[in-house]
Amino acid sequence: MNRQVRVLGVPMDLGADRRGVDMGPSAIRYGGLAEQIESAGIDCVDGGDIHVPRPEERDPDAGSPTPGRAKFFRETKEVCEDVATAVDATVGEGGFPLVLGGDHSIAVGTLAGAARDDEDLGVVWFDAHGDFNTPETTPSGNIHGMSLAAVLGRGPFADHEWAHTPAVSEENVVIVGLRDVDEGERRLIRESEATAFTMSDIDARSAPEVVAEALEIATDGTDGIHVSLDMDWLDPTEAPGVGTPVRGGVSYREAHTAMEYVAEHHKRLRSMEVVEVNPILDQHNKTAELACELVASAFGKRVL
Ligand code: 4U7
Ligand code: MN
Ligand code: MN
Ligand code: MN
Repeated sequence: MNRQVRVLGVPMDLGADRRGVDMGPSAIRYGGLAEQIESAGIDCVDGGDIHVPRPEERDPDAGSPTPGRAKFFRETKEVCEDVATAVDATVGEGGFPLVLGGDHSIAVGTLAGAARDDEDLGVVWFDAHGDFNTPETTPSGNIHGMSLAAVLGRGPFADHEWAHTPAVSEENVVIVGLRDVDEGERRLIRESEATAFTMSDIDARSAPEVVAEALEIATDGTDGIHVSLDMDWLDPTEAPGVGTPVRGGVSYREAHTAMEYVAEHHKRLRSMEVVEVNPILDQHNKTAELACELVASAFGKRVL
């Protein structure tokens, strides 16, 4: 990676039930993000935070086309439009956007911005969840569980000009680490052209092998890749401070190795986001600190 990194915080929790991920950007900065990025030999500036309204001041159903089934839709859309503008501007200036969540609904904005110039992007989505629900299948009404579907032009935001949906082509999208999928969501993932590697795939084939294949799929015929790192991808023993922890995730070492593989594709790496850090549930900020370490690994930090 040879571009200047621009950090963009999105203190967003409107897409998730549990309050706390809105404090993710602060916790990640406090966890040593700038130092870690600089230790990878990369210049970094902080672009501050995008404004996010507080859930208490809004009615989740007021601006939703599907009340109860896409909560805070209007607010999420407004925040994501701002994220898209900031990401697009950063790319336009030759910088590298690193977006800090916040809940995963912000990916709709990151990808709309990253894909706005005519580039074709592949996506590697590291997550315990598929984030492939739509307002029809969602058990929660939370948009963070619909964000990848939305990026692909399904469900919310489907006909929104600004979102450029589908922002990326499905065959270059890969989910890695899946272990918690809802009933209707399962069918949507299976019927899609996206690739999904479950934790069982990782058990059977090893994390490095699966991640290498994921990167191959995401880079195949594309101009660049976006990496979306949901910290619940890791096992909760390593990353307890996340919005929706699920047992049986990848280990500390597997996560680092995966990010080192990402770094090998540095010429193709266009943007990255780290989401779902919840400092309220964390132990001494260890999840946020780990997020910083993983970013450094993805940017090429090496032991020797
Ligand atoms: B995350 C869930 F029902 N699938 O849709 C949903 F289990 O960004 C969880 O991956 C979504 O953390 C998790 O609400 C979203 C639920
Ligand atoms: Mn997610
Ligand atoms: Mn542009
Ligand atoms: Mn998740």
